[in-house]
Amino acid sequence: MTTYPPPAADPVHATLDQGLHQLAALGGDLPAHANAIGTILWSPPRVVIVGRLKAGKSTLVNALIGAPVAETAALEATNVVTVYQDGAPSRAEVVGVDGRRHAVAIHHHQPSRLPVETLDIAFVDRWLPSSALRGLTLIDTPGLSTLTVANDAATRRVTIDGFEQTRGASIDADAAVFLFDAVPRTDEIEFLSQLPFTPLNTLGVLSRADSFGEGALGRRDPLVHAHEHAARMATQLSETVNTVVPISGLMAQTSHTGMMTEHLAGALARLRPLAPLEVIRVLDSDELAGDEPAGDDVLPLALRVQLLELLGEYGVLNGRHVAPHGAAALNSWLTEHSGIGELQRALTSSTARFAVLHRAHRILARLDQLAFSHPARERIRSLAAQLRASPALHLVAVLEDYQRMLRIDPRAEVTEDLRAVLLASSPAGRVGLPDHASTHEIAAEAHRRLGHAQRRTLATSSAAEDAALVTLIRTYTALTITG
Ligand SMILES: Nc1nc2c(ncn2[C@@H]2O[C@H](COP(=O)(O)OP(=O)(O)O)[C@@H](O)[C@H]2O)c(=O)[nH]1
Ligand SMILES: [Mg+2]
Repeated sequence: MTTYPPPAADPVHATLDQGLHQLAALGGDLPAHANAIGTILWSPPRVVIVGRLKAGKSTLVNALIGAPVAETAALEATNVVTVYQDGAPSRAEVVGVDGRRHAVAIHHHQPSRLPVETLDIAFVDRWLPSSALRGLTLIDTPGLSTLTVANDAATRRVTIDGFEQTRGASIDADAAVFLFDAVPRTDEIEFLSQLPFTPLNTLGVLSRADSFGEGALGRRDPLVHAHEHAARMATQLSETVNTVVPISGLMAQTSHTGMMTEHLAGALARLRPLAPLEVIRVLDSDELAGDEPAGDDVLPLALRVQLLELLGEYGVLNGRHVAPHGAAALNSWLTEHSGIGELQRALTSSTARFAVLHRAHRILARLDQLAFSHPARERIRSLAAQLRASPALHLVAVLEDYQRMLRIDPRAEVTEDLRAVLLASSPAGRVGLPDHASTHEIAAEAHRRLGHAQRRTLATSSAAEDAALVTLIRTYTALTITG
């Protein structure tokens, strides 16, 4: 992951920074508030990873960070939201539901005991030096488990399965990565619709691509099959996610955390002469059962277990042909086939772009909140209004209107128009024209749209639509001015 436009060069950042300075200048306790809100501005956008228990969230987080830090099955006991951010030294703090912070010592090769009972933990803040985290903060969540449990189990579900925790973590996030295998269930889609995101900042991930369909021994290559399926799901889920990327988090984790060694590659190479079914038999063989061929004759049990854990059946079966070329070659093969590159591209391009806008929205929302409760409410309110009206923050205002309209009427014409403005990569795109359209054509189309939007203000059906039309009128007015 790369870093975003250097803050100083980014007009959204500069305008908000200036606004916070104005807030601080109002005196009293406002400098402290400005500082607190400023930490949002100076931190990377936050991406929350959501999905059912065992969907592969923590595995993917490890792959993205490039270090095996997130809990995996072995440490599943700690069912807590964890916020991973760049920082040194490597350390953690447990934040209790009472708001108190407790430092946790980090031991390598040994899970650290948390100083607070899981039920009393709001989340864990985890810092580690990682260039991958410089651009995005990642939030791992415990996951949504069976949401269809009976009513009397509701409390259990909330506390044990992380439903409520995940929701809480999402409030402070700017984008979501939604992991599912095969087909997401209705309750998962419903849960996503309750989060404060739009399809623009929700990235779908078809996880466990290496075991998709009939799996490693099936008639079709599971990765190819998963690609096709992901494309279908992207269309089907277009009201929830902006795209669906298939991924083998396991293969990505192994290749990105330095777990592949020459010793393991050498061990894997020894499976090369065997037929696929024999390989599986060797992997599954258990000495006590006296299976033929005895696994131990080919590879000691510890190595077999390790290979299977690090590569999965698909990785073992297909990676064994690459293994004779060495660990580096095998690592490249894993990276390439894992799908992690495509996922990183989707994250840094589109998802992160909208996450940056969403972070600006969160800052404005904090100002609104402050205006609500602070004695200087009038001046804070006018500052927020001034910021929303500034050209640099125009797209943030468009995003806020789009979010409101999505909830009220996702299929309305204004909702579509706002979406087009947000997605456009050029002034022409904002009025639905191809990028190469001339300034004259853009102005003419903007003029036409302006008239249409003005007529629509006469018969709106909600306050949200009123506000959205005002924003669209501003957008089109700016585009009618040529040269
Ligand atoms: N075959 C395969 N297994 C995976 C993949 N991702 C995760 N797993 C395994 O699935 C189990 C649960 O993964 P984990 O990341 O802890 O899921 P979480 O509950 O969503 O955080 C672990 O045993 C992982 O090794 C994958 O892409 N392929
Ligand atoms: Mg997990």
